[in-house]
Amino acid sequence: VVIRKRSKSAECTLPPLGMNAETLCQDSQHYLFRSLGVPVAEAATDKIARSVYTALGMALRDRLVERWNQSEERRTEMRGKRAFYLSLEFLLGRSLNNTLLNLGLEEAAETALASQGWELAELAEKEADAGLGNGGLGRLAACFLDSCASLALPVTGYGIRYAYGMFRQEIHHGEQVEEPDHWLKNGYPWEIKRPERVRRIPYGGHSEVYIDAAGKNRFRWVDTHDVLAVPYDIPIPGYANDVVNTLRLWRAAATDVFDLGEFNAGAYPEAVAAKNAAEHISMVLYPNDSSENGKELRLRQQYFLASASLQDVLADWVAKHGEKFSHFAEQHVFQLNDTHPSISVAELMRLLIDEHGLDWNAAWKITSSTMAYTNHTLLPEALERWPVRLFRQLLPRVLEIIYEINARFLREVARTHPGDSGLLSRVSLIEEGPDPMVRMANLAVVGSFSVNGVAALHTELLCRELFHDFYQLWPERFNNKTNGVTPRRWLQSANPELCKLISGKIGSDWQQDLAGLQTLSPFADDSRFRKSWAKVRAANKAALFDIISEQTGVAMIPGALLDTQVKRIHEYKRQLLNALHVVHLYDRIKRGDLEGFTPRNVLFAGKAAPGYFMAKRIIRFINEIARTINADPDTDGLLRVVFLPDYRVSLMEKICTATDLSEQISTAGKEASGTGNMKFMMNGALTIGTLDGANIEIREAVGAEHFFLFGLNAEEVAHLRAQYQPQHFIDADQDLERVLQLIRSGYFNPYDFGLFDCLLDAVLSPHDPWMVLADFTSYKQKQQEVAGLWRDQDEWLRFSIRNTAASGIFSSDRTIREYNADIWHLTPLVAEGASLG
Ligand code: T68
Repeated sequence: VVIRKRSKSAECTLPPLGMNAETLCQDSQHYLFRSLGVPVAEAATDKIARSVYTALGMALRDRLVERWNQSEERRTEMRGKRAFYLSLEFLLGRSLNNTLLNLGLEEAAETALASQGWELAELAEKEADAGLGNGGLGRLAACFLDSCASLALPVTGYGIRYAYGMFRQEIHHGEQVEEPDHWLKNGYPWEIKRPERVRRIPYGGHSEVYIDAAGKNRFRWVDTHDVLAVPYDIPIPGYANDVVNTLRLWRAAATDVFDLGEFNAGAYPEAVAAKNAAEHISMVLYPNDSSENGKELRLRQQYFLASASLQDVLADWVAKHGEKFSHFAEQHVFQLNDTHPSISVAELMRLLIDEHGLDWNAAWKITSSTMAYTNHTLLPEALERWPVRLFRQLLPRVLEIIYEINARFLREVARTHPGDSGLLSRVSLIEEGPDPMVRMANLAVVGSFSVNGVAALHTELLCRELFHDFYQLWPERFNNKTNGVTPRRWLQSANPELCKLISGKIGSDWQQDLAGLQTLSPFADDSRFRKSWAKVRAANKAALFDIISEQTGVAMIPGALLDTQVKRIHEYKRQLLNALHVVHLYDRIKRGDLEGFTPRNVLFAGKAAPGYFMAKRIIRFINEIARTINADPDTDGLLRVVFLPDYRVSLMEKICTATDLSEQISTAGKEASGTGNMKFMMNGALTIGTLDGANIEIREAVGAEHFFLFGLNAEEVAHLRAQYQPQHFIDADQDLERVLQLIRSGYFNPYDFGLFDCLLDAVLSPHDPWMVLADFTSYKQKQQEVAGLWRDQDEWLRFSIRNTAASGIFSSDRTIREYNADIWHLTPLVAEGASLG
């Protein structure tokens, strides 16, 4: 059967979709009753709430699709450069509220739902978080997508459609228990499958030389076991500009549903097993946020993303320009989100040379002028290295190319730095030894025209330490891009009442350019405004306390300071320092030292990597001190401590609007940037923090007097390391000594003696890399200052308002403008603040 292609596309005669309550109501009812099959007679019971949410999502997706196609037409017309954000993680969270906000349909949706007897806020809770990321790095990718679309920049995200996202965390007897996150189980109305754009990804086999028709020596990768990559597109709407960008997520599928030979021979399980093996690639997100795990499946995932995405981009190019690549580099830029997708450097070389017939030099010119790499960590344990033997077995042709890149690069270094063998072995893409390793960061730096850190201090340390040799070779490659967060999700959507209050004072221009928040600052001195500010924050806090009480049974102290540390659990982030301070406060209560004591709620949340013993023990410790403290009547009205399970994007949306004090207390020099710190500041929290990551820039923005600074700086940490003696700090602070004794006595673990000895031993060791005890005294004193300021509510509120007012530069719009000005050089589809429609 020959299927004839129509020569001309059919004229679309459909009228544009209505953007009002009435049509939204009609369309969502159509989906509810006709597509999802909910009986019309079914009352508005909670049973069908999820279907109502899904139906509304489908109605909204229609409206997005319309704008999506228009945006794509516009991008094609403009024939401009495009950027591609390659990331193993996109931590999107929920999409309903964000879509409504960006399309300007919030009120329409509320009205439409009300007419069917539903409340928007209630339905929004039915959406599962798309938790396709671990933490900051994955959420940054999601904020960036929102900003790119809002700035009308032609940027496409490429990632993996994991069937299981970040695990769900439960707490059983104080310990973390991981449960699989089957986020797709009730369907996902925000995606569209694109089976016509499937790609084939090779693994295994071997590489061989052959002579092509022109008599040239060429390489080919043969006897491979291929896996299909099936794309699912998620629309990314810009804010009030009718632009819709794309996030394309790849799902792995078997090339043949069954191996028919085996199937016919009766080997049914073997035939199905092959299908399973292929589909494993996109089955689950690796839950390690700051250490490499070295698992083969992870390398398969990385290559799967890189190859599928690059093939996809090249296919589009060839469809338009044929096999001519002379202008390809001017038209494309690939931003690598950490080293995870950095195998793209070698894969683009392979595709250009083996599949498209370019010679090495032409291919290298294109690759090294289109790849740009963002580093997110200085921690040595997080730097990715893959065993050469694993590479050879899984990706033999890619390894050959890496070796060739390395040989040419080292030849050049040897020429410019004769006799410096130390330099050669440090910058080599291969770490020699009994089990040689491929250094992914070196591959990324050598193959990219831009290398950036994510906060000023972090970039400085990259240049001075981690990448010092490369910095000496190519100083012009290195640049800083301080992180940001999208104000649409983290302020407008999360905190609508505060936004109303702000706009009531300074108008709503700040919603187009967050720097405009600055004009709010003088109103810190307006007592009526302060009162309204306090009222909104109190309501947010009450709402969060309801959630906490429902989830954990703990009744927080109404009206008391809310002191929050939420982020991945890691020793460098020092949740333990915070917990030691909590024990100190408890000790004060028990010994009746209540002068200047300010009632406080301390909130912790965060996930530990499943294999990270110390992080899991820290969770247990927090839960045990919380249990003891909350059960002791002496603490009533003075101190409450809680560990809120299953920290995720949708929880942070509530936590950040209610928090008074944001804990950003990592050992200086260890936190690349932090982004939670920005979400808290935007919503009016004050920060207690070290001079680390973006804290430094936050403090500069709001003014040192509005920031609770404590602890050693990065230089002092490095200096103290050689002669660190924790005992000195204990000898100098009786409070600290009492805290450690109380813990050692087993007070918090009467039935499990010695349970927390490993934590004590870690902080008491002169080799403690995080130097927890070195900063205890200064932290404790700063917390006293916090308490003092809290007692002066007027002054606290002034500080709070000034924090929000100064938070404009931490909008990811600012960050993306910088990426575009310095790295990408893209032309927006429409003028800023205008709309495509
Ligand atoms: C974070 N990194 C940084 N990594 O810790 C944080 N790692 O300071 C920074 O603000 C943020 O990136 C954004 O730049 C991460 O979140 C990971 O999640 C991760 C995941 C897999 C492997 C290694």
